[in-house]
Amino acid sequence: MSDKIAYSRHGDIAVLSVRNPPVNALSQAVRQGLWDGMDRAEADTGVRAVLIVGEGRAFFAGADITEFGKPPLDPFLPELINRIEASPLLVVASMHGVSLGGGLEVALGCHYRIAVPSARVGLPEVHLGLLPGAGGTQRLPRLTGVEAALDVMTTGRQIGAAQAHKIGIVDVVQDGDPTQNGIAYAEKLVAEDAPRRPVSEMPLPTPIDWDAAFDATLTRSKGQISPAWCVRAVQAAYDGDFAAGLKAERQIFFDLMQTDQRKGMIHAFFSERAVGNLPELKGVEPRSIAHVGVIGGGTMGAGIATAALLAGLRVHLLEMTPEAGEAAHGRIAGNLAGALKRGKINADQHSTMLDQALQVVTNYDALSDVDLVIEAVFEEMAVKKAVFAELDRVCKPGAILASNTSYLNINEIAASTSRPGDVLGLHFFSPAHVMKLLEVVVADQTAPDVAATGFALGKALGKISVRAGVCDGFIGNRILSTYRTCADHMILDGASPFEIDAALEAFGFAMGPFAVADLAGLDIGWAGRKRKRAEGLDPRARDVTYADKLCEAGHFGQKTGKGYYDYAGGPKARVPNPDVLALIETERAAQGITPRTFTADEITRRYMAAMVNEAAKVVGEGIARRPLDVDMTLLFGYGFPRYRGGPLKWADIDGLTGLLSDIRGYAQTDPYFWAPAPLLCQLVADGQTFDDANKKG
Ligand code: T1G
Repeated sequence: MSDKIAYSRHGDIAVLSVRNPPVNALSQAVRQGLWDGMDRAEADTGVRAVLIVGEGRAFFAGADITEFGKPPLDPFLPELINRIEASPLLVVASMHGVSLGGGLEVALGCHYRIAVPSARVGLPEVHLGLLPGAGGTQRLPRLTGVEAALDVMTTGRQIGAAQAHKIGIVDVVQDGDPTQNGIAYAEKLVAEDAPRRPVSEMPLPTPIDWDAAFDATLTRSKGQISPAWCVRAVQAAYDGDFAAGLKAERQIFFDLMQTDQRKGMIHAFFSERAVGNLPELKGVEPRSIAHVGVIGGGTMGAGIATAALLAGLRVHLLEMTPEAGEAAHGRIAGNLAGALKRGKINADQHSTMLDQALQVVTNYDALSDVDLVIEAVFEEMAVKKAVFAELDRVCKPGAILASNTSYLNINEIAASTSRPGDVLGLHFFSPAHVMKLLEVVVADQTAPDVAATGFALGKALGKISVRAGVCDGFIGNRILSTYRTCADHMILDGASPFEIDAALEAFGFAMGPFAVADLAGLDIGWAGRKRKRAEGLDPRARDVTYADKLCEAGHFGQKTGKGYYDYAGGPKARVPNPDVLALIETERAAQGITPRTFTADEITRRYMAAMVNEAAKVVGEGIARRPLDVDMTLLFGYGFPRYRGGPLKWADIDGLTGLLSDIRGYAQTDPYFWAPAPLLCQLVADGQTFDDANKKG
């Protein structure tokens, strides 16, 4: 029997304990072990029931995702679960930690289910571009009804033991050791001569309007297809017997396995976990952080302070005046009230954070004891240097000095202190207590343990931390500036901001670039353009000024009620602002441009080509370590559709050769903007992909 399953006997109960750390994924060896374990129990004289239980921190985290895309190996999970269900013995599942995907499907194949109160169950396959492929779409509705089953499958969310009991998945919720609980429950069932209860033989619940459910789910999933196909799989249960339903589920599963969305989402799953693991920081001990200082209590400073409080850290927030301090305290209180309302914290935690852990100060000396300080003041180098000079004066030796700048030169800031090794960038995204992305900007002199501390803090704050080198805009904003410039070029040449937004929203972005600009505030881009012009634009660059005219007229987007769109009817009822088109026509005439039409495909192609090309430069220059670092940055900070895996995963799937040839085509008319990235040229020349570059790490 495989070493992944331990067989033991407790009276007339045979126990199959699963040991495949870290999360008991249902690898081939685990499946084989379970099959052999069932055979052994059925052949073991005197055994009346079998208990399946997980060791370590979970029952099962589902099928082994590392086996996806490879030739499937016997025994297949659906057959194994049918085998378990068909056993003449009673089979009991005792669940703790998570029971996800194929793991919950194993439990649904058992005749009885017991769980500890902290257990969580779910069918998250849709998060991998798939659906439950081992009977979940056929068995779960028979226990919970169609609506509850579809809610679990199409959202992929985890539900607690109490809720799982309420909707019929779990029979008993009991605290204690899962193995002991399971044995006692199995013994009780045997003593009561409880019947085997194969779920597959239970009657089907009342059907629903399948087409309506399919369409509603598709709309809700904004371009992702697997949630809607869960509806068709459940519907198939009503077209024939259980075996026919299982066959239909399997077919849909295999069809989804072939999709680009599956490739994109599994890439996102593993990249999300790999992006924080940097070979150069392996074994580097981070400094301990319990007390954080934040300089500046504006939207960003208050958000950063909130994130630190929510992570259980003490916070000293510094503002220049008591009034400004009060305003900052108010912002943080508002953020925490929101967390309380969403049930993220309870009332005790809320008051502890606001009344004890947070302190608003107006004197730098109050920061003498912090372990790390994050500066979030006005984006001007002189202001930054003045702040860091004060921090250098007051902070204790070993304290880490971080800047939340979104583009200024961290090397220059570090060099202005006496301790450049203790300086790095920690670039949060607004709202900082909500957005998952954190760019950890490692400057030339940043010490390894300081970089490691940046990542440790990111983990503590629940962030996806990405290592970035020093350049204008680091990873995310540098790439953003390029694809935004590409959009502006298309506008000069004939496209409208509204066509561009529509094309990119159809591609899967939650919001197009111009709606995003209105949300963030047009004054930010305006300040950036003014700064770049002051630094001197390359004469070969095409200049675009219509957006400046919009800002000069006082239109900064949502915060002024008008920008690219008019928000008179509220953010959700935005309508195109016709003044923008007039400004654009004036600029075209001034530049002697005859506008032409752009199809949505061409808009998307050019936009993505610009994004990928700049991303390849960012990786090629080492600003981003690996292509997956860029993918995670765009996914968690810039609204890139997760089911496409990120711009460089999308490029691999779409084909680098075609993309490079398009870029070379665009470069015919604008060789400066469309200079192909050397890395992209090299990969195409070598017949390689960005994934190959990821593997090189
Ligand atoms: N397969 C393989 N490896 C897995 C895995 C899995 N299912 N789940 C986790 N890991 C690895 C992960 O990559 C990481 O590795 C380590 O375990 C710890 O994970 C037929 C087809 C379970 C909630 O989608 O959601 O069943 O980085 O860092 O934050 O219907 O992992 O250390 O090398 O995430 O505590 C459905 C996926 C599969 C669940 C734990 N199941 N996993 O979170 O730790 S499809 C899922 C998770 C399926 C059937 C279908 C989470 C977790 P490394 P971690 P965590």
